[in-house]
Amino acid sequence: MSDAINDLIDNFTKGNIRALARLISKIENEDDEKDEILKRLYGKTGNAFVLGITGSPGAGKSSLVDRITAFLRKKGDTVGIIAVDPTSPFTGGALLGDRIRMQDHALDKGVYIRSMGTRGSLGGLARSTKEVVKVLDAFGYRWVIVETVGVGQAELDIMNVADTTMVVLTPGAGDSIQTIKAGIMEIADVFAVNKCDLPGADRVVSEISQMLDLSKEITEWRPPVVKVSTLDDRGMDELMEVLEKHRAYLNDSGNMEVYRDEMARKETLEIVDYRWQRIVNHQLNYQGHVRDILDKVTDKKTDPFTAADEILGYILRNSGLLDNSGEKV
Ligand SMILES: Nc1nc2c(ncn2[C@@H]2O[C@H](COP(=O)(O)OP(=O)(O)OP(=O)(O)O)[C@@H](O)[C@H]2O)c(=O)[nH]1
Ligand SMILES: [Mg+2]
Repeated sequence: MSDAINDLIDNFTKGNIRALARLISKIENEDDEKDEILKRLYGKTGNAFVLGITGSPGAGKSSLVDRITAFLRKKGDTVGIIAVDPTSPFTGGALLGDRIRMQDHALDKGVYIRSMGTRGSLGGLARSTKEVVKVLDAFGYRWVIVETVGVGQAELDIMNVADTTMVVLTPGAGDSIQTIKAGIMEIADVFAVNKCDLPGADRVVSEISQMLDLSKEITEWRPPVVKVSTLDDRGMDELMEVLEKHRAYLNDSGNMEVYRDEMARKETLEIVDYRWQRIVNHQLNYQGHVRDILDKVTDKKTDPFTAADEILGYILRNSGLLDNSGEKV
């Protein structure tokens, strides 16, 4: 590891916010030393409670993050916030809108806000979001809140990092639960019906309850539905109570441990997957042989399955995992 990274990690460990910001940038930019950084930080992770917030565009997610943060700060808890916008190539500081909405916390040292957009694939964004959650966790934030628009599968995958997932609905037109993206209802641990200052909130609450009654999956935790308004903090005390209850449920039932073990296994396999892809891409870029095999497919000299066998065999032989006869060494 380079001296520069060593210094950064030292400063990070001392609680230096600029070191935190620079390490996050290195993760986002897929720096060569990214894996080394994450290795060094891993031992410090596992203490933060991760809250995921998702819902339609404009449902009031950022406003809720702001209010929840205010409530947590009153208790003295520190909060790291990641606002994920899969539609934006913009990364770095906070998005302008979020900056305005979360202005109250801008000077608060106990709060750190970071926006992430996508410059590559959505899958890449999901991965780097998980990694940044780890960094904020390692820095020592008690809570890490991840906000993302729930419009597609990749965005829902981002919510996999959360211990508690909150889905935000509103009484607004077109936001009735039938029109909500399939999959989003299933991932909710808590429903917040925001903008309850507007008419129609009760109808949304009863639609969600009906859906929960019909839900085939019977678990010990029935997602509570809380009406809130970020305009006057109506329902906020109840929402905070429900979040604490879900955390207590996860701990007491042992589900937290089961869930985090599952995450750790999944994460490891994802790294294997990702590294494997890098190996194949490297072969594609620098080694003629893999390209030659691909040419055989396009020339119709072989089929893609046989070609894939050949490519795998070639890479494994090159790595020394197989000898030339294809036997394991
Ligand atoms: N009436 C009413 N408006 C609200 C409430 N909460 C938020 N809003 C308004 O709804 C709009 C969207 O709020 P945001 O917090 O930016 O919503 P968001 O879900 O983060 O939006 P995106 O990140 O763009 O998807 C803003 O104009 C808010 O002022 C509420 O409780 N009642
Ligand atoms: Mg927002």
